[in-house]
Amino acid sequence: MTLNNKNTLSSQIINKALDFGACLAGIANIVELKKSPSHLISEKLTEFGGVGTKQVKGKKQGEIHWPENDRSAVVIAIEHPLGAQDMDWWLKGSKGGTKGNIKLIAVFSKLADWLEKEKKIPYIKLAYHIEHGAVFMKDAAVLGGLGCIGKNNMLVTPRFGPRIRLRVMLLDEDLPSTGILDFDPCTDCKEYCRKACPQKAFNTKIYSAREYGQNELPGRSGVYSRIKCNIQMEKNAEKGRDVDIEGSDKKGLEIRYCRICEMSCPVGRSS
Ligand code: B12
Ligand code: SF4
Ligand code: SF4
Repeated sequence: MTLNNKNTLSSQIINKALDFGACLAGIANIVELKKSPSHLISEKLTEFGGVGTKQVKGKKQGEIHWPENDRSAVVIAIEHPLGAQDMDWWLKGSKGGTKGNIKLIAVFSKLADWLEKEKKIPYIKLAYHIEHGAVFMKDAAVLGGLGCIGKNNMLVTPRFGPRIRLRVMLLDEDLPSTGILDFDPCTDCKEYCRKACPQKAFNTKIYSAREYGQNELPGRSGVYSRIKCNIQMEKNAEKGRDVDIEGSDKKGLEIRYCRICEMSCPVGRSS
C-alpha cells in the first residue's frame, strides 16, 4: 500500500471511530509504540503491583505480551467532564467497570464490525489491565496525536484537558502514527495538579534519566510516585459502598477513585 493510501485508510478509521461516539481518535504505529517510554520502563520497575494491576499466574506484573500480527494500534478517548463524575465511578462486580469504559467498549465494538465487514482488517480488542493483555494507553495516545503527557502524569488533550479515558485496539495493518502534537500547556503553568495532590505524590524525584536510560519518566521528570498515589486509591476503595447493579439482582461495590490532579488542571475546562 502506498503512503497516500495508508493515510487515507487512517483517516477513514479515525472518522468512523468519531462517528461511532469517540471524542478523539488516532493511530500509533506498533514499532514506535513498543519503543515508547512506558513500554521501555515498565519491566524495570520493581514496585508494579497495587490498584489497576492483576495477579495472573505465569505473568510478571507490568510485562507486555505483544500478540502476533500487531502492526498498528487505534486509540480512542471519551470525555469524562466535570459535570458527569459518575462516568468514572468503578462498579466492582459489574461488566465494564465504569460507565465511561462501557461507552469506550461500545465504540470499539462498532468499529470492529466495520473493520471486519468493510475493510477485511483483522483486529484485536485489548483489555484494560496490562496483565490481561493491554498496552500502555497514554503512550499510544501521544503517538496518535491526542495530546501530551502533562506534569500530572496524565494524557492532557487540548480540547478536554486530562478529563478523558482511553481504550486501544490493535490492527494487522501497518499504518504510520498520526501524532505527535505540538502542544505543551505545562511549561508556564503554576502546576495546580501537583500542588493539589493529597498524597504529595509529585514532591520527590524518584526516577532519574541516568538510572533508567530514558528522559521521559513517570510524571515527565521522574517525580510521580506510583506508590503514594496507590495509597490514595486504597483509601478510596475502603470507602466504597454497595450499590445495585443495573440489570442484575446482585450488588456491586462502587469506588470513587481520586481525580484531584485531573480536576485541578485548567486545560479544556470550558468544554
Ligand atoms: C496501573 C494504572 C494505575 C495505577 C498506577 C499508575 C501509574 N502511572 O503507574 C494507579 C492505580 C495508581 C493509577 C492511578 C490513576 N489512574 Co491509572 N492506569 C493504570 C493503567 C492500567 C496502567 C498505567 C501504568 O502502569 N503505566 C506505566 C508506568 C510505568 O508509567 P507512568 O507512571 O504512567 O509514566 C509514563 C508516562 O507518563 C510516559 N511519558 C512520560 N513522558 C512522556 C513523553 C512521551 C512522548 C510519551 C509517549 C510518554 C511519556 O512514560 C512514563 C514512563 O516513563 C492505565 C491503563 C493502561 N492500560 O494504560 C490506567 C490509566 C493510565 N489511568 C488513568 C487514570 C484516569 C488514573 C487516575 C486519575 C485514577 C482514576 N480516577 O482513574 C490516577 C492518576 C494517577 C496519575 N496522576 O498518573 C487513565 C489515564 C487517562 C489520562 N487522561 O491520562 C488510564 C489510561 C486508564 C483509562 N481508562 O483511560 N492508575
Ligand atoms: S495543571 Fe498545569 S502543569 Fe498540571 S497538567 Fe494541567 S497544565 Fe500541566
Ligand atoms: S490521583 Fe490523586 S493521589 Fe494520585 S497523583 Fe492524582 S491527586 Fe495524587
